[in-house]
Amino acid sequence: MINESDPLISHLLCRRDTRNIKIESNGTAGEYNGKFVSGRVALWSDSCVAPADRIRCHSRRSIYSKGRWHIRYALDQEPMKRNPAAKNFYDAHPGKGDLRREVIDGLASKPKSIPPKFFYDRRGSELFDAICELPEYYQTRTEMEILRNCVAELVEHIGPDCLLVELGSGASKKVRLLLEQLRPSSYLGVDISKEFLLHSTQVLASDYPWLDVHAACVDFSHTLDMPHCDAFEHKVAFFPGSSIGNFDPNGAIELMKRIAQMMDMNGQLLIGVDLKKNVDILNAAYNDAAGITADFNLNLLTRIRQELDSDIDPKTFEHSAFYNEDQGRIEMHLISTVAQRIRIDDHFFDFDAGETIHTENSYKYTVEEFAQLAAAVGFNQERVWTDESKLFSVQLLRTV
Ligand code: AVI
Repeated sequence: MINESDPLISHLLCRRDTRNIKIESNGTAGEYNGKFVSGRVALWSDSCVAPADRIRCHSRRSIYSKGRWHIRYALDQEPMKRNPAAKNFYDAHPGKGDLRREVIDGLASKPKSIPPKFFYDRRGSELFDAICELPEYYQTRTEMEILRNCVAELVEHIGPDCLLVELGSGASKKVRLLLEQLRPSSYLGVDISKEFLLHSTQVLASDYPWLDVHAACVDFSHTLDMPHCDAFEHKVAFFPGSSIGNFDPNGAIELMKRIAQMMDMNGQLLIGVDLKKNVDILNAAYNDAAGITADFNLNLLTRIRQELDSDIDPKTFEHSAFYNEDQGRIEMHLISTVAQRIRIDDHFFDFDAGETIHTENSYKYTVEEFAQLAAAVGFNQERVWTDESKLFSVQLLRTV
């Protein structure tokens, strides 16, 4: 008989996944070669035999011999590389059709625009990573400093064993500042850039073998319906980098509603929000001396040329970024340096010299303005952390 009060067995039972773990009804728990092994528990590859914090990297084989199950262990030479693509990957990657449709609609509208989510192909994600390292781009290092300083307090507010859902997870760098202390049981990285997402969640899974890592390639500006989430009660959304600023206030409210729904209106949202500040600091952050932000902006046209049937020439456009004080936002544009007609499939778009494509807004808020926005969705500001110069904020919101 299975003794369910046996700590090992109860641990296995509560983690049981019929695909991974098979419980035999006879045999006894024992030890083999100094590691846990059970005569009544047969394990398929990639299942767990120890509490999460005791797991070591090894390969296992279950063998049936002389009426008993045995498990053969071998320590892996290299850390185990789990493959989220095979096991935990949910793919709702927007196809080329979305790019084509949204670019054609955007160029047909007046003024011309293209949504910023299309910046993030592989090259765009790499360029964005490079932006985050720039001396002028204060946001990333300031947010990381705030996270480092607040993580102990954060643990008190959140507690262990949550499902941590990171929206726009990109290189999954910031979440590393939280994982060791916060100890979520599961992590779900959500991003629109598929290759980047797969790579970074694979690296995360091998660096944190105790963490159950999932990945979802989703355009969360449209939907946050993800099958992984239903099974978890304690959900915390993590939305760093002030990406909320890339939505206009109504769009931000809609997105936060989707986040609240994903958490069944019962959870917390840890969000990075860039603050209003001296205009020169803002303008410099989006017009860096090395020209990386310009490359990032222009790469959108390179992507259109590569992925769609188009004659658009990025060399005939220039980067422009400035703070629009009335709207409280940085605007990024691509300016056509010449009068020209460009083609996408059998659609034609005429540009005057100096005419722009509006590619991004990046809204900046005061702490009070963001509290109002959050309240419109039913979120309370549970705690707000800022850096000393009040450049950036990390806010813990709770559904009320
Ligand atoms: C991703 N997002 C918050 C960045 C921002 O600052 O709005 C994107 C970016 N655009 C230019 N530089 C960085």
